[in-house]
Amino acid sequence: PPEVVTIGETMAALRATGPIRLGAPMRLSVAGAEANVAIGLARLGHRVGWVGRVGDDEFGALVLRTLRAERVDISHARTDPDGRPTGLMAREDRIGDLVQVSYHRHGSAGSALRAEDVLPALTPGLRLLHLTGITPALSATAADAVAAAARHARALGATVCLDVNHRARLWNADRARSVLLPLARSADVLVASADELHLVCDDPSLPERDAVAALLARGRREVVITRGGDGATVTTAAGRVSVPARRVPVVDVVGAGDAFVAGYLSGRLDGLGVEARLDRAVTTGAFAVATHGDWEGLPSRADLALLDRPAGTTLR
Ligand code: KDG
Repeated sequence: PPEVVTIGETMAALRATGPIRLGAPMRLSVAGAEANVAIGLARLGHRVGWVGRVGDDEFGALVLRTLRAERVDISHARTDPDGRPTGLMAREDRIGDLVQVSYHRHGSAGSALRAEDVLPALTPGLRLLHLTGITPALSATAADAVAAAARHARALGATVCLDVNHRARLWNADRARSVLLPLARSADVLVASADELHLVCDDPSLPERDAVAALLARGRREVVITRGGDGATVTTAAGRVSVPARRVPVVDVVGAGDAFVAGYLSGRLDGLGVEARLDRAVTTGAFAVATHGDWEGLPSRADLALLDRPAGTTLR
């Protein structure tokens, strides 16, 4: 069975190279923060499972085929029994690197996720459960499923990681806070950008350092603050470690956070110290931003060393 399980909605993803309303050409792939992390971990050689629902349709078949091809365990993925469709996400590249996303996931198969779908996937031997703040935004049953999974994983002795991943198009900050605050209490590893901290901190007005200290005082073991192109900071009981991002030509920043998390969790599973985990995390994040797609460019273990080669290297 997998050593890591992640739960969420994986959608069909349409990427348009211009305005959709003008009929811009589109490329079809799949996307979903948790699936991106699962693929990132699988490419690094970890045994990882994804749990969620897809529709009984061609997009659902694409999602499952993609995950299977990436060696993500889908034995607990479900096809929605009530005819709900696979969710869809469309992104348009507008001016420069500005990206606009629209969701077509209301009433989707993924949003009908329930606790009964996920609990059987969490079995003894599980080391890590990875959750994001996107799944509980999808529906009340999905929020219950995530909360139940966190409790169950803890009871099994697994580490629970929560990436806040606030999606303002899915819910407003007040609703997000009312669900994410209790969920964050059951996470050992909390990942957030600095501007998401107020969603998971009892006192939303605290400045970053105090908010992180309060989260650690209340039982979080690691708080990871991501800063995009400025790198990341991890705070544990032992102190605070920051790393800069790796400098690469930026072609697509969507999925970079998930790639970062995959690298960080991979290092954690390998028993690396905080600095080495962060080093792997900024490396996987750099692969994501330097390549098109949410997950397509993520590295294998052998690829990790490629970024240390001098610029312009041709490997032959
Ligand atoms: O983190 C990248 C995600 O934003 C993308 O894959 C889609 O999960 C997604 C979402 O809900 O935005």
